[in-house]
Amino acid sequence: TAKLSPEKLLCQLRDRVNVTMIQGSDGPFGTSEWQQYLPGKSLSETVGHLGRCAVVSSAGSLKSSHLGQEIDSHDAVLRFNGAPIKGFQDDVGQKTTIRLVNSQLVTVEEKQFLREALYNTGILIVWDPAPYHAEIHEWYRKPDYNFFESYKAYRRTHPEQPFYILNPKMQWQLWDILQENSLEHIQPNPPSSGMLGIVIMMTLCDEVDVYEFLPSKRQTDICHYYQKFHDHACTMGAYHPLLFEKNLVKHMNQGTDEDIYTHGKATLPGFRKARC
Ligand code: NCC
Repeated sequence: TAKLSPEKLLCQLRDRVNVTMIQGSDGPFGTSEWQQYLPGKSLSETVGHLGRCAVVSSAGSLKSSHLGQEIDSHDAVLRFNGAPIKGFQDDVGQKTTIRLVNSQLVTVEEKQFLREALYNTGILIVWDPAPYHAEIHEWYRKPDYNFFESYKAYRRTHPEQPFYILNPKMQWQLWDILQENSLEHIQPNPPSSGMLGIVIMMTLCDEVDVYEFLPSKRQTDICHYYQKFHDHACTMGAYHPLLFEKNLVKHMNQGTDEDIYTHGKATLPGFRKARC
């Protein structure tokens, strides 16, 4: 369904999607109070130059995949939301370099978020669904979930752990490219954490292996590898434009169809490799 060649698409993503974290220079975050909370170093300074990276979706099809060792062999691993490792190492590995969480989790599940050891490993990044191409000020006044107090509370108890707020502009820059490359009209809802995480890793790494985002032969209606909850929408999407995200990743995949089928693995080049 994608209209651009994979190479051109990669260049569009590289040039039009600004992957940045909120900094003091971003309008309402310029106060001395926010200066104490926002990390001093940029994300790329914190992680350094990364070679091979893995993005681990939370899909039920990871169950019994035995992909753990392969996932851990990467220089960096990105995971999502409350996806656990304990008890699932054989299938999902145990390395966590970055954990991308949505603002709903940080707000609605605040108690667990502030308490559970799961979140204390690696670098945290939180994102919030912003209004379409809204200015930072507008979004700051009316975030989808008001996670700012919970963010501050976490920073106070874990001041040494890098914890970033994703600049909300990114989600709509990415959504525009999804829409331009789809034949159907897409509901204007932000991309899933999965797609945001993939693009974040494409900015940091030479190569990105994405696990069970494009479902393997283990495809199942079980939503997560860590829960017994069935919902077809988890894989195909309802609120998030998941199906379109998956088409885009399939289009850019540099690996084989066999790798998708047996390992649920798609391989994407990092933006550094793009020749535009
Ligand atoms: O389920 P979730 O996503 O945490 O999954 C992370 C990412 O993995 C990919 N995925 C997941 C399941 C599946 N069967 N196939 C997949 O491809 C998706 O790319 C997904 O983004 C989210 O995107 O943040 C989401 O978060 C949950 C929930 O808020 C968190 O898990 C915290 O509890 C949302 N579920 C609900 O609100 C009920 C989900 O819609 C999106």
